[in-house]
Amino acid sequence: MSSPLTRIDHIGIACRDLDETVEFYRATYGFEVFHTETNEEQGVREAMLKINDTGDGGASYLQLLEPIREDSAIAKWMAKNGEGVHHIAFGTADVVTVTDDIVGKGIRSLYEQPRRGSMGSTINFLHPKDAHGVLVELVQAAEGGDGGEHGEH
Ligand code: MC0
Repeated sequence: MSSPLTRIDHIGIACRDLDETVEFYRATYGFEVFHTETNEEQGVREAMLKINDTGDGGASYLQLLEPIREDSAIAKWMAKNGEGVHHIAFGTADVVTVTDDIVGKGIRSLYEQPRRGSMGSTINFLHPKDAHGVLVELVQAAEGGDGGEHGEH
């Protein structure tokens, strides 16, 4: 059976100070920032560090996330767990169909309708309590695979 989830799109990592953490990843591993943006709805400032292109025309990233509001999901999670790996995101060509299929297997999604993710992507999440303790994000990249233009948005 081939999966409609065709790449690890990104691993989301919660951090207290985005600039300091970006510098750590650059100095330690040599990873450069590909894209930064603020997502007001999710309450985060984020940096995407591109690791590699993938066979489905997309790419895999590390996503560093700094909370911009105390009531954001990331701030709440960090208050309990500190910094660290927060979620894993799988890439797909069709987030609506994949989410519906998985919900049909009895796993809760977090949103009724997909929302906006990094670089113009369309996203949903699966509840970690239904997914063996892992917060899973499903990502459909924007047309063009990696979101087109980059920089601060
Ligand atoms: C919470 N839990 C987790 C977890 N967050 N387990 C694994 N990984 C995580 N990241 C567990 C808690 O330990 C708890 O388990 C239970 O789930 C309920 O958690 P809670 O602390 O009471 O918090 P809730 O229920 O208010 O919220 C959890 C929930 C929330 C996953 C629903 O964080 C959420 O809506 N997340 C989706 C949005 C998000 O994460 N945005 C930030 C990334 P126990 O056993 O104690 O009951 S934004 C992003 O990623 C974007 C922009 C992008 O990629 O493009």
